[in-house]
Amino acid sequence: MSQAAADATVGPATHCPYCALQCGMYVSDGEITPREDIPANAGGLCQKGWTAAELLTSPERLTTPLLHGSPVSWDDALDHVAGRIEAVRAAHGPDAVAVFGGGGLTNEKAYQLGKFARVALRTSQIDYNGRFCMSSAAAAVNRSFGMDRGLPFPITDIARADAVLFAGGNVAETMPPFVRHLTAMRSAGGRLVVVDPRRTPTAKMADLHLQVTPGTDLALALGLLHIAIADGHADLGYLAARTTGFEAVRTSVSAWWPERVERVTGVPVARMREAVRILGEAERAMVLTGRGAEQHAKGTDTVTAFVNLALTLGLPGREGSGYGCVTGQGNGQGGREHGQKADQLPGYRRIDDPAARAHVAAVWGVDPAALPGPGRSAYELLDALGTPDGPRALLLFGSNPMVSAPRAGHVARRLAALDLLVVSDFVLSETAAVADVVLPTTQWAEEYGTMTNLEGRVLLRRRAVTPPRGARTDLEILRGLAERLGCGEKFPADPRVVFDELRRASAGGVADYSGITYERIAAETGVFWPCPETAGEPHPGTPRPFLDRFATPDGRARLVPVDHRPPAEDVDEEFPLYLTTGRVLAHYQSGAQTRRIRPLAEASPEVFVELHPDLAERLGVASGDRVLVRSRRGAAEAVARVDTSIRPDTLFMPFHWEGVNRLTNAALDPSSRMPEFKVCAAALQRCEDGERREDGERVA
Ligand SMILES: Nc1nc2c(c(=O)[nH]1)N[C@H]1C(S)=C(S)[C@@H](COP(=O)(O)OP(=O)(O)OC[C@H]3O[C@@H](n4cnc5c(=O)[nH]c(N)nc54)[C@H](O)[C@@H]3O)O[C@H]1N2
Ligand SMILES: Nc1nc2c(c(=O)[nH]1)N[C@H]1C(S)=C(S)[C@@H](COP(=O)(O)OP(=O)(O)OC[C@H]3O[C@@H](n4cnc5c(=O)[nH]c(N)nc54)[C@H](O)[C@@H]3O)O[C@H]1N2
Ligand code: SF4
Ligand SMILES: [Mo]
Repeated sequence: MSQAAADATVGPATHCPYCALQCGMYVSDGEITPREDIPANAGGLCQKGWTAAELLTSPERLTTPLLHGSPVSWDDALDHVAGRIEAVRAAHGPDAVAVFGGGGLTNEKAYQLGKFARVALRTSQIDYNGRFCMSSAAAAVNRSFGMDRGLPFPITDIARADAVLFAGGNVAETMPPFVRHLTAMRSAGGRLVVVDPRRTPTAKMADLHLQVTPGTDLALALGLLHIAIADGHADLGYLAARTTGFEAVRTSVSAWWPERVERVTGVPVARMREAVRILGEAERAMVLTGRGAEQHAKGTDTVTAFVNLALTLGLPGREGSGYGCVTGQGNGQGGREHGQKADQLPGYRRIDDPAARAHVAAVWGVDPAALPGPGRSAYELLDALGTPDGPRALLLFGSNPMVSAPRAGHVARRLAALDLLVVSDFVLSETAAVADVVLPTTQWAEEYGTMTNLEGRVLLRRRAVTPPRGARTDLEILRGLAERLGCGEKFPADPRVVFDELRRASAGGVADYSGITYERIAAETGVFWPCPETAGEPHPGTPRPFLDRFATPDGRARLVPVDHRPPAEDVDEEFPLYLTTGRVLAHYQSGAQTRRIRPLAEASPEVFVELHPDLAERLGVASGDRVLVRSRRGAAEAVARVDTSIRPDTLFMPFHWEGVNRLTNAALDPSSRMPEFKVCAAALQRCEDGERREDGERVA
């Protein structure tokens, strides 16, 4: 290997294992220090990043394959899995074997997993946890802009804006170094508007907080647009030159007059007017959404309504302005581009498009007719497991659905009904604990590969430490299985070889990576896609894809009329409270990683439910009390945390511990198939069997 090639794959300069900010960090001698050269974090890290190395050497680390809970050799484990796959397939056909991936996997892994499903298993049944994440925003911007790049601008553009409206994101806890971009914007005189049912740390930094009722952002966005048009903020020149559909949208919001919107959302008219004034008077403005606005059975339409607002104000495709979805998982952006989604092939191609199938089949060396069609979406896949028509075997890479899937009690029963559950993980997650076979894999700093951050910037994770004996990379695992299924030669385990194939497979697609190389990423601290390969001068990459035209056939953005409707499950006498869910600073996702890191477990030791003092008084509950939260689907215990920052009609629970998702509603968005994580009806009562202690620990 040449020195440049080695530098691109091995060395201390890498990226955080967790969220989509993909903060640059050095890992050296077990110590983590932030990198200054990566603009997203520029020297900052959050507590999770600082402590990430602890799991590399944790005693909870898996290094031996497990078969029904007992250690076995790699050969025995892989032989068993391949044998069971063959048997299930022989008895029930290829769709009886399913694959579930994750938005934390590198681009190389996500690509190889999609190819493994379609080529080695010949199954249509593959989807991933990104469905639970930003899929509603993806569906909305695909419809409006013809392309789904979370932020279609560098994150540093935020500092140059005069106003930002952020609906349903709490970056002060979910991406702390993101805050520096908002702070820089505000220090330069910019204003921040935050939409959240809770006065979060992010809402506290805002100039204006719109404390919506959960599940009503769509009405709010329609109301803001109504006011914006009435107050003369519509940018008619921009609308005429760069968009289609404004007239229909103008008509569709005419009935959403401010007082009606106040009744639905609980946001006072004066505050809505103030928000519109802040946005409308700004020279450069941005509308951003997070999971709070997106994780609803109407998430796609909600994001569409915010996009309509941004388009009416003339923001998208103008430097320093725009609409953006703040993507969540480490490779949440890249994970949705390379084919682990049920309806997708690499390069963000559609699996039902004949030209896309022909292109990708040629790269894979298979007959296009042999590629399966679209499969089930994530929740529908989990819901079908072990049913007469559903998959009987599941291979799972990079997700912990026992904790993170909606209606998790039901999902647990579906997983138990499988003939074969195989989990690749580096810790015994709640899902690995119920698997037939657990395959111990390497962690972020022990392997290399590319990640695409929330800006669409392709970054390089380098191998900074030597993996422990016994662990194999996911690519090695896939190769081992493919060899046993008779197609090992199609599944190289070297990430660089896989990336070169990914480049060819993506060439000409929406997410074109063909001009990106490891060396370029290393030299330029990331390259923005699309970046096609060129014969002459290298393509510079595309930090702001919509400056000249949108990615629609006519180059114009589409305004799409949408209408509000209530949550799939509204409150009633039996379940009188809205339950919403989300995150805390110290834990990541299902908590499989962060609950095993001592300083993080100590900072946030257990699940809590946040409720308003007025509600607490009515229910006879005090901070620290052990309470039971119930919904139509199940019950979960938690410690009460009484706080004025939440609406009196709403409960908030973080989902980092098992149990919370036994409550949530699996109602799905009709186009994105996103579950309604952010609102369901619930009831709360004190646990009579638990005595309260000052620190909230249970005594009984
Ligand atoms: N600490 C930490 N950071 C993370 C993660 C983590 O697990 N922990 N996960 C990463 C991932 S994958 C993701 S997707 C991102 C998510 O990042 P965020 O979107 O910032 O996270 P959430 O806490 O899920 O939701 C944000 C806010 O939505 C609010 N909310 C709830 N219901 C509604 C509603 O109906 N309307 C509105 N407007 N707001 C509502 C909640 O009160 C919450 O404050 O974070 C990433 N970063
Ligand atoms: N109630 C509620 N539920 C939610 C949400 C919510 O806001 N509310 N948010 C949803 C969202 S946005 C998301 S993204 C999901 C996330 O939820 P999950 O899909 O469960 O994600 P993680 O907890 O990150 O699970 C990743 C698992 O894979 C392992 N892992 C990490 N990296 C790798 C790797 O490279 N290879 C392999 N083989 N394994 C790896 C980890 O150890 C962990 O066990 O949760 C969703 N669930
Ligand atoms: S903000 Fe995200 S990427 Fe940055 S250190 Fe924290 S978890 Fe890691
Ligand atoms: Mo996410």
